[in-house]
Amino acid sequence: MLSRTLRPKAVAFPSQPRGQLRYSFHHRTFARVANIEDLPNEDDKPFSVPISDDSFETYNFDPPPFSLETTKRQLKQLYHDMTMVRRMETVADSLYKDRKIRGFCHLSTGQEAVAVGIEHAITRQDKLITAYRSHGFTLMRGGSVKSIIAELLGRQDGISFGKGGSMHMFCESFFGGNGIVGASVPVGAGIAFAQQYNDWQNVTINLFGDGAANQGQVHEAFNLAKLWSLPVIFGCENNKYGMGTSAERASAMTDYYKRGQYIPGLRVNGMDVLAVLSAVRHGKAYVQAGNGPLLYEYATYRFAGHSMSDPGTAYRSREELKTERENDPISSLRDKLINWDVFTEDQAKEIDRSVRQRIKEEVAEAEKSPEPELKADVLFQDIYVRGSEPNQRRGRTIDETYYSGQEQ
Ligand SMILES: Cc1ncc(C[n+]2csc(CCOP(=O)(O)OP(=O)(O)O)c2C)c(N)n1
Ligand SMILES: [Mg+2]
Repeated sequence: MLSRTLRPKAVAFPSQPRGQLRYSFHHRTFARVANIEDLPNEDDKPFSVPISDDSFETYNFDPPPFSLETTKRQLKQLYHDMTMVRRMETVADSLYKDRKIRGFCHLSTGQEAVAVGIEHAITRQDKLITAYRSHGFTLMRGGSVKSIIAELLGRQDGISFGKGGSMHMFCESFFGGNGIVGASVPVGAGIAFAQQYNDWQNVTINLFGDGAANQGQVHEAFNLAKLWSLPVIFGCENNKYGMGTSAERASAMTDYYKRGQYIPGLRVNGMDVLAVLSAVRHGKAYVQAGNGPLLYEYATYRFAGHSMSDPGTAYRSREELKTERENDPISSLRDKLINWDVFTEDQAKEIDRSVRQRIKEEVAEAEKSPEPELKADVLFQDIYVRGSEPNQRRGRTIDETYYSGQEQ
C-alpha cells in the first residue's frame, strides 16, 4: 500500500504497444532470398547464402557480411539441431507435467537459433557460459539428449550425475547452467582471462539475459574485459522479458548492445540462425585478432513461460505471441531451405521424424537410469571435478565438515 501511495504519477512505467516491440526483426524477405545461384549438387561444396539486410544493428562496429559461406550439409544440420532442441524441450515439458521432472525447469522454446547459430560459429576449444535457460546450449556443446533428460529426471546418467537439475548442467568447454542472475558474467570474464593468460587461441561466449543486464557485476565484468582486452563476446539474449517483467519496464535503455559504452556492439536477429552464425563468426575473428571484447544482443523471444510454473500469458497478449510465432526460427529456416532447393519438404519431414525417434529412444534410456545412491559419499562427490577434490568439504555449518571416505 505504502509504495503505491508514494509512487508519483510521473514515474508510471512506460508502456510499449503490445505486439509491437521496438526491436523485433520482423523480416519476411523470401522474395529477396529465393534463388541461390550456383547451388552445388554436392553436400560439402561451399557456396554463399544471403543474410537478410535488416539482420544487424551496429554500435562502433562494422557489421558482419550479409552473405554466409556455408554448405548444404551445414544448412541441413542447422535445421536438424534446432529441431532437436525444440523437441527435447517439448519432451521435458511433458515429463514435467507428468511430475517426473520436479523443481526448476526453464525451457528455451523459440530461442533455438541462438544456441545453434553460436555453436556452428565456434569450436569445442572455445568456451561458453550461460544462465539457467541452458538445455539447448548443453546439447549443442556435446551433451547427449539422454544425459540432459536424465539430469532433469535426477538420475545417475544425468550430465551432472543427477544432482544438478535443469540449471546446473556442464560439460567440457561449457561452464553451465548458472542460477544466480548475472553472476555467470564475471565468471565468463574469468574464463576469457584464463584463455588470454595461457595464450590459448580461442574465445569465450558469455551469455546473460535482458533481466541480468541491469546487474552491477555485469558492468564490472565489462570494465575489466575492456581494460585487459579479453577475448570474450558478451551476449545479451534478449527474449523481451525477465520473468513476467518486460524489458521496457525493467531497463532504462533497452539497446542492450550499446550498454557496454566503450565496448563495440551488435544487435543480431536472434530468430535467424544464419544471422547468428554470421555474426558470431565475424565477432570471433575480431576478438581473436586481439581487438578486445564485444557486446552482442540476440533479439529473440521465448514462446513458453519463464519456467514451468508460469503459463506465460498473464503479462503478454495473445496477439503478441501470435506475431512472434510467425517469426519461428525453425519454420523460417525450413521455408528458406525449401525455397533454395537445399532440401524438399519431404526431406525436412524425414529430419523431423528421425529427430522424434532419436529423442524417444534417448528419453527411454534416461528413464531406465537409477537415481543417485542416498549416501554422503555420493552427495559430496562432484562438487569438484573428479580427481581434483580436496579431502574435506564444508557442509551447511563449520562443524559439518565432511572428510572423504567418511560415511555419515
Ligand atoms: C541474483 C538473482 N536475483 C533474482 C533471481 C530470480 N530470478 C530468476 S530468473 C529471473 C529473471 C531473469 O531474466 P533474464 O535475465 O531476462 O533471463 P530469461 O529468464 O529471460 O532467460 C529472476 C529475477 C535470481 N535467480 N538471481
Ligand atoms: Mg529475458
